[in-house]
Amino acid sequence: MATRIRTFEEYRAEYERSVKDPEGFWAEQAETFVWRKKWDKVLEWDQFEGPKVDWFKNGKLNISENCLDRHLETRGDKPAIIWEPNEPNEEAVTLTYKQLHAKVCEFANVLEAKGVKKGDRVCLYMPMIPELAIACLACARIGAVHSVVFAGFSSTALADRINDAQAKVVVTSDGNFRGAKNIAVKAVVDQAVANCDCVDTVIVSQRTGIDIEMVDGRDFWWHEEVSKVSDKHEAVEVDSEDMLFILYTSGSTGTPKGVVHTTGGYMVYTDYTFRNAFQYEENDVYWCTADIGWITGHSYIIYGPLLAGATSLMFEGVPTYPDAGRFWEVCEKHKVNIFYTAPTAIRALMAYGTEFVEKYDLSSIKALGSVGEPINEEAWEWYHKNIGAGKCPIVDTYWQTETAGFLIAPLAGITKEKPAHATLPMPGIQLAIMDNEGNEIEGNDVEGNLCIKFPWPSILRTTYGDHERCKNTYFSTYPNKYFTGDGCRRDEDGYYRITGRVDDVINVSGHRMGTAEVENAINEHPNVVESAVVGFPHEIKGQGIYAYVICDAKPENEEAFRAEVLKIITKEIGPIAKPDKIQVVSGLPKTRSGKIMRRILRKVAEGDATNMGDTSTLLDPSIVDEIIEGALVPVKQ
Ligand code: 7RM
Repeated sequence: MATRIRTFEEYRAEYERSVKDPEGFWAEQAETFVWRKKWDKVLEWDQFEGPKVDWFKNGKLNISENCLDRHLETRGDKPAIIWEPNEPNEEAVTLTYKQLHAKVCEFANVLEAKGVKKGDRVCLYMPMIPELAIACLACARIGAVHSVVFAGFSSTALADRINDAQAKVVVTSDGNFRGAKNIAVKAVVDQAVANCDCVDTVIVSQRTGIDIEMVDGRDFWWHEEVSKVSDKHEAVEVDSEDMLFILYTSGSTGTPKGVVHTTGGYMVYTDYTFRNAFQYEENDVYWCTADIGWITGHSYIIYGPLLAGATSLMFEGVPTYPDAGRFWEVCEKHKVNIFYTAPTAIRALMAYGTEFVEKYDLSSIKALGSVGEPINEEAWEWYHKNIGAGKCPIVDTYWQTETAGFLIAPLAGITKEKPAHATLPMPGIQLAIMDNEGNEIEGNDVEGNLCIKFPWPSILRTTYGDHERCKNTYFSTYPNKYFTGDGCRRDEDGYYRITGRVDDVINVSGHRMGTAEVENAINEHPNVVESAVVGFPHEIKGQGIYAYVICDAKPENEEAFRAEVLKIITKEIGPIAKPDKIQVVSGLPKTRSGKIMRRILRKVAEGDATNMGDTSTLLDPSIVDEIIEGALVPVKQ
């Protein structure tokens, strides 16, 4: 049985051991799983070479077997997934480990019947319904690689991701109930697949019953296909370093990259971090409100909890439907013990006041979690006081799609917290704060760029189809280190506080976006010559999007022009990338070498032009005054 850290002294000791003897430490964690064949070597790496990292080398296993089969004897009748639908009056669905196992086996048989083989990519474009979790686990069971695309992405964005991964099967649903909306999902897939030659099969789960078109020979109903197959399936043996999934994420360039995670290390690390950070106890009900379209849903709705034999609640709806009490109603109804959400949701609900909280009995909650962006102190205090009754620990988990599991997080009830601090590294995570010259900054009360100097089991292995890009993005800024792209402070107590991205990535409501991606979409408008996008502080979303746009001809009707731009962005990326402000400008602040000085644009968007720094190197300094003049926010000068 896996052990768990119980005291702060144990944390210190375990951390130290993980640094001194990483192989011994992780081997011990890995022993608790089912391996068809044990590894020859725990870790093989020379330097961070782009990287070339093998964990549990030559080990053979199946992660779905470890999530499901391994628990059948001891936890067969325990709820694995509790699914809470969008509408409060629709009945919740509970799938025990036995039931989930059977459904995963069935769908694994369906995929195999459709010709899906080990290593093939399967794209999942689905709402938050149990079938999404089932489809992920079924892919894993046959050794196929899942690529989940968040169902809020547009058909263009979906097609790009399908083509990049060369997926042969897409799994989707007819529609999506989200809040008061019934969103067409299959129609988006139809549009996307029209531009994807690689796709030969589309499997459709029936959810909302809206009318959809079914293409003969290509499209199949989930319920019909599963009725034709057995619910027994022998999991396919894969190598520890075989690909488990691809997940697309944004970076500083225009095209999102497919982050690749493999099997053995991912399994060991998500299980370990889940159990320790949340201090999960056998009968706890755990609820992570993220969407499975993001890494948080992969690692901490599906894999981490199921590997730990936990009960994981999955929610279809939104925090404010039918009203702002929905989260708390669900907590009361299912007696949730561990509740994990994002700062943006907390801030949004804060704005509705405490009356929606007070209606519900939240006494089952014993630990809270936060993820996705820095949590501001005000939100932290509100969460702590009103949801945690002033006594529940808040586990502020700092990590990334690329890291697949927590890097920095307090252990619930063990690590003394500090509001708005992710606190201390997880065992196995060797942090380094670097200055801009490439030197590691030692000691406390320091600030710089956050790196990791030793591989951990769930580090990304590559970016799909482009290993060079992986190397350049993460391993070349600081040789032999993984660079997170985040700024970080280590305070006088040695606690870590993430200060935000230091690259051209913005974080809107916990959704990661590249400014270049939004710019590319804006530039699709026929009247746009050039654009520059920056993030600015936003009370609820954390960051909002501010776009500066140069037009060919000054639009006659600026409102109409903005609406057109928003429409294009919705088509190219999806509604989450819509700017809050679009300012038409005659030029952008550029250096003589043609580089846009985003710092200036950020200052204006923040509404503070008092400390612009040196603008003398600009090609045309007068443009700054024009931009301030026309700013869509009041600007302090
Ligand atoms: C899990 C996830 C990653 C980026 C990351 C940070 C920011 C995430 C926190 C945080 C401060 C946190 N993956 N971030 N969690 N910043 N405190 N607890 O969000 O790939 O989508 O985003 O999100 O900037 O680099 S992600």
